[in-house]
Amino acid sequence: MKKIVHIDLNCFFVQAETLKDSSLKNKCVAVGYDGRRGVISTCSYPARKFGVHSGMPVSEAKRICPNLLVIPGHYQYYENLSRNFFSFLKKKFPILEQASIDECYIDMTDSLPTGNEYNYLFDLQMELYRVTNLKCSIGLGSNKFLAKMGSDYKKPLGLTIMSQDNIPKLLWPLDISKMYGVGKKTAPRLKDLGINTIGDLANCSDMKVRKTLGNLFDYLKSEANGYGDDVVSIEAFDPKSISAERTFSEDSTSYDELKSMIKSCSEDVAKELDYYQKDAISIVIKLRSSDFKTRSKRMSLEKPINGSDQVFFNAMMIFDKFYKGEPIRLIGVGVEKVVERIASVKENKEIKKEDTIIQELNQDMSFGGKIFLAKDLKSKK
Ligand code: TTP
Ligand code: MG
Ligand code: MG
Repeated sequence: MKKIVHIDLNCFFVQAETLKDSSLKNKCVAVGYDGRRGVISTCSYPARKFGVHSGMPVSEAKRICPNLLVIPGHYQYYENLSRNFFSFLKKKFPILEQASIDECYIDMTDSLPTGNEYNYLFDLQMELYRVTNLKCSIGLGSNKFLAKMGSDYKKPLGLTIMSQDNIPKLLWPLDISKMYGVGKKTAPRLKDLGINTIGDLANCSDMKVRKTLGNLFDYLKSEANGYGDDVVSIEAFDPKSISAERTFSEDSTSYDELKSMIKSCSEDVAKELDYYQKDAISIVIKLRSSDFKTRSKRMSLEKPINGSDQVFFNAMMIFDKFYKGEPIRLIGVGVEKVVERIASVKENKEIKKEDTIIQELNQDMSFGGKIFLAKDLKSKK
């Protein structure tokens, strides 16, 4: 039997907004367009207690929850958080299928220690929170359906094992509308036929129910009994650009401080390039000044690059030309026109070796990034 894990971020868009503004904590908050015909993308758990939910018109949500704070969404920001979260997970667990912006399935058959699954996943949940600042719920089961139902069982920071033994106790009492795969329109039709819980469906042989569900009947009934698809497909996520940015707690004009942030961003970017086995042929520096004006400058490279030293070196070339000494609030480094890495295995080994030596040398100096490969310097001229 496989060990499939489903991980889903808790009230993701609201959690993301709360990271930026901690005054939203524990309040009735929703993300959505607060205008005519605006709908709720998601809402905090306190708001859910009033009946607010995703897809609800904002006007109705405000009527049933008068204190509701409706804030506009920042999708680029959510995508960045999501990307960080899943690339961290992917490095630990390569058999990962991202199912949406905030959830994934992982095949942990070979990594979850038998008998110690709960503690292992609990530690992972804490580690994810420590590293990414994001809270998630986790479910474990022998297939995707059970894993998904497990992560939905308790929120926030839930951890539920939907083992075969647990099915009658945990899964069957749930309202049929909670069953993944039963839509908003189907649930009331099933209830009209006396199918109120998942357990009712699991034990149903009523011809009327079979007729109502059509082809889905056998499939959903077997899922309700704990059987289902257990294949996690590793999607080929193909980034077109990769970037990293840092915000200063106080605006900075210190060259050394800015340089050190560029170095740290370059390291993040290079790690992702390595992870996806890509090279970059264009590099960009982004600067946001204290008046919130954002400028970026890009440079095409003569040959594809990778590795933190090369990213840092080129980023500094642009920065030195571009920066005029203004106070900086946010700084970012990105690579664009990302292409498949073409270096042969042999070349790759050489690059790694050289990179390691440079890193060691730079670590001995007060501030890194002062030494570069001569061939790289030549190619920039
Ligand atoms: P979900 O994981 O379905 O919901 P959630 O993370 O907000 O809450 P939960 O803790 O119950 O998992 O969706 C992830 C994000 O996708 C959600 O934060 C906002 C967005 N979304 C929409 O924009 N519209 C929708 O109808 C839904 C369901 C989600
Ligand atoms: Mg979620
Ligand atoms: Mg989700």
